[in-house]
Amino acid sequence: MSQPTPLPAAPATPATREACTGLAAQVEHHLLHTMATAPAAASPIDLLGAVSQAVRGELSRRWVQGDAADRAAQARRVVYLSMEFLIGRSLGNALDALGLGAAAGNSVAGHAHTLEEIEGQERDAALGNGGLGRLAACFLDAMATRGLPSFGYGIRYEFGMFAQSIAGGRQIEHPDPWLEDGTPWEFPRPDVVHPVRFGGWVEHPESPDVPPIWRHAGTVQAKAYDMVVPGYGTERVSTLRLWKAVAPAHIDLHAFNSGDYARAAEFKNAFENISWVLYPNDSTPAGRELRLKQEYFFTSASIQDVLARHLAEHGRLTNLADKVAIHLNDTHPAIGVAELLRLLVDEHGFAWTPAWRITQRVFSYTNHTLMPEALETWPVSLFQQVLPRHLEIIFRINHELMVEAQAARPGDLDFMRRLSLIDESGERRVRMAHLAVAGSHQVNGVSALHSKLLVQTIFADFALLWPERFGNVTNGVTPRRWLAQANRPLSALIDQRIGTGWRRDLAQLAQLGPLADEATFRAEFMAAKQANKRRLARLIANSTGTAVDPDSLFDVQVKRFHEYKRQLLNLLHVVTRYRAILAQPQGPDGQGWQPRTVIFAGKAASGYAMAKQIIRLIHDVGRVVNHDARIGDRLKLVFVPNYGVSLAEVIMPGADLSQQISTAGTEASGTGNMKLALNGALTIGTDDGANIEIRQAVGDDNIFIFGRRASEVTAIRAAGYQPMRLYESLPQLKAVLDAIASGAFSPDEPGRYRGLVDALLWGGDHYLLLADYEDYLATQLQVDALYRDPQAWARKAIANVAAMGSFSADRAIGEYARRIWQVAPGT
Ligand code: 26W
Repeated sequence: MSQPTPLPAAPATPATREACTGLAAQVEHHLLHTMATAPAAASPIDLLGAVSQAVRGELSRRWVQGDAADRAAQARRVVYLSMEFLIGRSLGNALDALGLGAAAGNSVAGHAHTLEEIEGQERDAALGNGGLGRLAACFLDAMATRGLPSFGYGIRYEFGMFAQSIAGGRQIEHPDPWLEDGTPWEFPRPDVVHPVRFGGWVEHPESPDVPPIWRHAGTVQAKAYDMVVPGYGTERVSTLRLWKAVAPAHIDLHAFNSGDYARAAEFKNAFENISWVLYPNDSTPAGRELRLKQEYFFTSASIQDVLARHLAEHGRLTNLADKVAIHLNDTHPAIGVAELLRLLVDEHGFAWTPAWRITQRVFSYTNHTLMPEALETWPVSLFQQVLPRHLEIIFRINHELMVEAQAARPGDLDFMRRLSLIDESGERRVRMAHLAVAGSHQVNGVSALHSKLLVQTIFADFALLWPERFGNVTNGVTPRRWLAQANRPLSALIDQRIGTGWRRDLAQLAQLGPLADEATFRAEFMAAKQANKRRLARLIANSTGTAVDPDSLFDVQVKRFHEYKRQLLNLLHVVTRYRAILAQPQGPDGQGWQPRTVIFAGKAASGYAMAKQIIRLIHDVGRVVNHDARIGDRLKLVFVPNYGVSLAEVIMPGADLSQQISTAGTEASGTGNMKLALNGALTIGTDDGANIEIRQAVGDDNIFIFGRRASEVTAIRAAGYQPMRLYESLPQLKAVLDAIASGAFSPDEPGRYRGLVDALLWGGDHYLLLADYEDYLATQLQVDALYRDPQAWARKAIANVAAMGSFSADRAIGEYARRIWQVAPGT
């Protein structure tokens, strides 16, 4: 990872005293004129609306100003295409960026409310599944803060990530109608509309000079809705443009004239369902026609928008690659490669070769997962039906790729087969990752290990062909949301000691390092942690009904539920500990047991049966452990429902221990690991993803790394891993698995978890839980021992915060800007 470059000092913003006093007046104005409420009787919802409107006004001004400046400068722009943006709430972030937090606090205090209460009324914009979507949101924040002329493009889903509740220990999914009551954060742009076409066939005119004609079967309109992304300490903003699918106007007209409203509504729905709902799946591709349509819909609209803006500014497309960098956030928008080619060749008169050269110069691509089952492929037959012209283009790209492969390794048919954009091993399928690699000038993974594994595994053949194309940009998170806003107690302490500049230059946190030696600082640091733990304990009590002790060690694993993330390994430790407390109440070494609260949160994809079983087992174990009087306060196990951005903002600051325990080689990077360490949690983790770089940054003494490394995992599997042997040789493990399998935690249905245990013992334990179990337990005992020495713990927690400078999204975006997009940040 290259060194972070400090950002230029924050320029003065118009958040002057004048603007601050102005805010209160504006809030009163909006209560009366926008919310239509008597200010004296304003409810928290009214206040949320009025404060948001006041902020919206200032954001509009900044947007207009920045847009005009970029047009005048004919700036080179970054376009970030992402199927997901997991934004969360906007008000607190905007107030901080505008420097209006204090003014807003005063203003709502005048109505006998606190700002925290008002901000808490806002719904999360949950237009994403997990890591990839949240990364996109952090990156937009960083692009705005670094002043990059930039656009995020995505889908304005009517329904975001499902809400999760728990009934009888089981996950229940509920729709998320986040737009139901409107949102103050979007700016509809009724004049920005692009047609997106589907289906039909392709005609090939006789003359080679006339491009093919796509006789499409249907058109849907993409309507733009903008969200303004404020930069911190700068007047620059970024734009998030989200597309809504709308049936073409003639459909409405037809319904009106024919009077057959039901049929017309059906027809209309067939178009508009494209932007209805986020696919809540981040483990296996849905493989559905609607998903492919969503991908093409937003990608096509976005690229048309880019071309329209470019033409308005430059009058020609030949210099497109000099002025635009388009980034593919995973393969979901990879169809953009074929779409840009189609637009250039079929609609703008380009010959193939120059069009292809432009395309490759414009696109870059980030891969976010190595898991083979998560890689997107589409049946050729479906492509033929939905995007016939694009399929032809893909075949042509593939033809040229095959020629290049032949030249590189004459006669090596396996090489060609492996590289091909078309998987011919069964039903022919289009490999979207291969399309993304072929169409991009740069491809990156999201941590050093992940990027290395990419070129050794799924992209090994491409790396032979084009070694210079592959690189790494380790992920980062925005310090504004994840420290400044989420953790006010710690932020205030840091401000007091090193000033406020870390918000824009996270490397400044290194100045906290020496303060670990200062007893007062340690005490203040741990007092901040304690305040955050009390807040988290209140949230746990309210959402689960379980009282937890804020003096216990808060042990946290929060993330999507996946077998590779090994929440089940965590749970095996909990059950082991439960049994050990009963067997040896005086503690493993006679010094008693360090009280612990184990906290889980996360959603399982609706069709992922095993992940759902694990959620249920957590609840079943929790019911037993939490009600066992013999255990008392020494162990509590809770599952906080409905994990999302806003919940994370309360959980991260309250954690002592961060569990990052994926099988080595499976977690591409992780970003929760960064957020937790930034908030002073110590990591217990495997040698995986960005854990490795966190370890390098904080030092081996300030992190608990355990388990098999990625190379060992491969070797163990290759040698024929036998989990049964471990079961037979480790009595504790055997007892724990037997207890679970025989219904000790599910007496009403003793066989409930038989299948889950069988998958470990007989199903091959693909993620090597059993292989890492012993080391994990031993490491957990080291955690206990350290926690019993509060001064030593505090030193290490402080060392973690101090070392997190390079895990800022600003550093990551700086690297993308320089190495991949070739745009100068801050210009
Ligand atoms: C089509 C099904 C599907 C949908 C989404 C497959 C895979 C995905 C995402 C790529 C999954 C994802 O969110 N990956 C996570 O990306 C984060 C940001 O880079 C990383 O920190 C996580 O390690 C990675 O799992």
